[in-house]
Amino acid sequence: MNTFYQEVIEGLSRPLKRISSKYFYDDKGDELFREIMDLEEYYLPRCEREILASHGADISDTLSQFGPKWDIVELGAGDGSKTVELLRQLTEDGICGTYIAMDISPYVLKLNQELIEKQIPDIAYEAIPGDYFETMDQLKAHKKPKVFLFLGSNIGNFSPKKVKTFMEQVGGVMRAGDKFVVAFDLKKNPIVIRRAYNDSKGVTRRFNLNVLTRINRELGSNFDVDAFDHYPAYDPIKGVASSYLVCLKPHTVTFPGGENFEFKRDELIHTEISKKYKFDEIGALAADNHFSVVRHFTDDREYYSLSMLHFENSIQDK
Ligand code: AVI
Repeated sequence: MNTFYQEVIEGLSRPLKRISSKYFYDDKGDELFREIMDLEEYYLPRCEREILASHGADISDTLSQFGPKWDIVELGAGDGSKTVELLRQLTEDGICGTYIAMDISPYVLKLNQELIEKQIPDIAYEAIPGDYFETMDQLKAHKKPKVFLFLGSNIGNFSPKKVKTFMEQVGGVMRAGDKFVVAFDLKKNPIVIRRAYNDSKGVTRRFNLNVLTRINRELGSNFDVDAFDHYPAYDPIKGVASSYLVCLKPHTVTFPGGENFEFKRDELIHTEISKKYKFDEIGALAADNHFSVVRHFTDDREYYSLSMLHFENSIQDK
């Protein structure tokens, strides 16, 4: 039994059934997510681009106050289109060491390398393919001062426990003084947030439902996908946007290993959380994990933040 199968069975066996959002991203899920990123209501990528475009020089300046040269490590680097302008700025300012792009997809890393090396021919480039949770230890061999980038507000999709493990893991390969630039989606008018996860074209709905189609195809189950609908919810106090699949008619889903799951009408499957932060929550998260906040770089409306964190100590230095 593979991990995907095991995790789906474990999640569906809970009193409140759940499927991890990490399984959204098959080819169709990737395509739908790209569509989401272009939606008017889904403000996140636009805010991130605005910050990178308007604060690139500021980010570079802030880094240079701490040291003359920085290796840039990007976790989940993607095709490089988000980061290229920032890298250009750091290179022009003479503070960019090696750019180390980490991504699960070797194909995407190839696109990343082509783009970055074409746009910034002088850059020292290194790619580390694989799940960054597994490959991160390779960075211990890099002794130069580093800035880690974790863009895309992906931290929002982690449970509080996973956020802690993630921060510990990144801290585990850092040296005192290293920096961590993390993208956080900020708390704002809840109506704006609810709309972002319940778009008028129904792309997010298809994105959420696609996970069932994927499970049927890859794990051999028989979900009646048409018997589910997308239910997005946002709790403005906790700052948590949650996505559920709601079952519209009772039916039984079977898996090839013989597992059966009864679905009642109106029963929910929890599929995703997307946490929104306040600045003081970012500060507390940093402090809990041996980081301090250097500065929050935000868009004009303060919808989104690239928060630069400073690592206070490290295992190597203890
Ligand atoms: C990838 N991640 C930051 C997105 C988010 O906003 O939480 C995933 C997403 N889910 C629904 N729409 C977009």
